[in-house]
Amino acid sequence: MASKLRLFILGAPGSGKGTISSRIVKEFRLSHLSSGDLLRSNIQQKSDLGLKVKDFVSKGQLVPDDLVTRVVLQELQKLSKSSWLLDGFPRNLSQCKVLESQRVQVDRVINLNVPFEEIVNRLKHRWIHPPSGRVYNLEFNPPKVPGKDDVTGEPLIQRPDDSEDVVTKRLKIYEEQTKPIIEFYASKNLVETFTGNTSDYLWPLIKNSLHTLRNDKENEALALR
Ligand code: G5P
Ligand code: MG
Repeated sequence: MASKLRLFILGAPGSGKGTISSRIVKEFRLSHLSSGDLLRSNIQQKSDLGLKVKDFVSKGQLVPDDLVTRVVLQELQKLSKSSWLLDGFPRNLSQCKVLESQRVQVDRVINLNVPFEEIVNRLKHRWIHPPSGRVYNLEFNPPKVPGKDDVTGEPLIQRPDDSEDVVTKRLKIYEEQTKPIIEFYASKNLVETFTGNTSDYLWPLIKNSLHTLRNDKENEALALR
């Protein structure tokens, strides 16, 4: 059996984690676990967790570690036999430490580095389909029918945390809390940073790099047989 591939994707809010993740999962047939999508779906369903996290998310603040960690670990447990891509988690050093203590495998940390001016502009034009996590942008990848999801035809919404003042707050939190974890994984030689203005420019670079990683892992597994 092929060895499992376990990837993290990091980057500022709006850097294209969701967009690139959807291309990765299609190309490499991985499961996609997005902590933000998971929280938003709990908020929409008004679950106990959703009610507890709603205000943090809409204000652009990080959700308390214990709440988000519990739900992400539960979902990872369900994927214990799969290859996966984790998006939006870990978000600070204490979340990294939890993954370390649980000995969660990580083969590569993909770090998206996109200029902040580009990000602010993108998020003004973002529309999402909450049940699936599908993301649109009125300029970059507009829906086929305005305001409707391409697959289900259901209505699209704008995220409450995409207003300009909340985006500025989220970028500040990213600088202060999330950036340090890049250094943490870099010290373990796991980070590959991709810099550019557009997802279309970054995608072929990421795809090639992950094909090499997957081939290397498969060769290693064969050598160990
Ligand atoms: P999330 O959901 O993890 P963020 O803030 O990290 O949210 P976000 O906003 O989801 O990240 P993204 O996924 O990096 O951004 O970007 P995206 O959606 O793919 O692309 C952004 C827009 O740009 C889209 O409209 C897309 O179509 C467009 N686009 C993409 N590429 C291009 C391009 O090349 N050109 C152009 N013009 N457009 C493009 O977290 C949300 C909240 O949940 C909580 C926190 O409250 C957080 O604020 N949370 C956590 N709290 C604590 N710990 C955790 N681990 C948490 N995880 C989530
Ligand atoms: Mg996202």
